[in-house]
Amino acid sequence: MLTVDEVGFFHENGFLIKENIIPLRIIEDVKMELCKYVDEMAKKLLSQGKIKNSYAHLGFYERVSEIEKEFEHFSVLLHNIAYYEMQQDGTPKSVRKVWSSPELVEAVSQLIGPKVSGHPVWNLRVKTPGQEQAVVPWHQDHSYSSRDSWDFVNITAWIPLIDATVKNGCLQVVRGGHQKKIVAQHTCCVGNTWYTSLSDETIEEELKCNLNNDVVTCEMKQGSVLFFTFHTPHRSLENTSKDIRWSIDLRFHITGEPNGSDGTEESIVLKDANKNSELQIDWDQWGKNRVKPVPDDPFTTTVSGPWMNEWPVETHNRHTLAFIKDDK
Ligand SMILES: O=C(O)CCC(=O)C(=O)O
Repeated sequence: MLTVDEVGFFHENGFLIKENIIPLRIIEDVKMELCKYVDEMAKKLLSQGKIKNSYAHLGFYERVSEIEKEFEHFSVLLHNIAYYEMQQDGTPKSVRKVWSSPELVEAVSQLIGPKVSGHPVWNLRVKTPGQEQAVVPWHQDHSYSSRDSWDFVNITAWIPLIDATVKNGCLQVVRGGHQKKIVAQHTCCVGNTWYTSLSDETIEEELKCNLNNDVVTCEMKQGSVLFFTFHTPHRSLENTSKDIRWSIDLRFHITGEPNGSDGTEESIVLKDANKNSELQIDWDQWGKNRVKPVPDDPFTTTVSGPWMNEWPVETHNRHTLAFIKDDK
């Protein structure tokens, strides 16, 4: 799948864009399933009187934005649904298909070795135009993980469900920012978001990168995957287009090593080094075993987690305040 040069590029630079890796029919299945999620949630909001119109006539790239004008932070609610797997069926079937697709798992095993597990966290990003909470500042993904995993290999596979461009808010990475293998000093949480953040100075001083030379803008076509390590600084740009920039990010690590949940959550084995035949992946059992902190309010639009205890909270907002409340 990956060439020797591509694997070398990844290890040297901390990221790799691989084109045409996920079959487009699988991407289409994800979009179809997400359309159903949006529809279900819109119907629930409508039946509870939280919106007046469900905008059912609008398509995948517009509908959430219109609903969001009536129900603030609808895109965050959808992000939460994916996170808490409130749909009861666990990880959506189409996302499972991407996550365990031979194309993706083989590529990951070339990057991290033959024992591949899926991480307990995956994210759905519903980046509506002009939405502050969808603009992710510079950070390393390990800033969200528990410390026991910081020295271990974890990688993210970032997968757009639309061609990702500068205009609609594609990702940027800092080339070589992973090389020191340290987690730099982050703060929390930028503006009205739940995101950890690395300052430009920290990237330059602690990670020894030069932001004038080392920033790489990752425009990508659907079907492509951006791989990067949990030590690689990255961010996403503002969506100034009229369409929603949908994406999923799936995470992987070496089976048996810490997965960043401080031992509280299980990973799922996607490739077993000792088995030649195709692995039977028991997604349903995995879902049942997982700790699911489903919030009391099914319409919750705040996001919080242990990283808010890890990093200095410089400004409070509704997300950090929700964390303080839940932590008591
Ligand atoms: O999709 C985005 O806008 C940000 C993605 C990201 O930061 C991540 O996958 O770690």
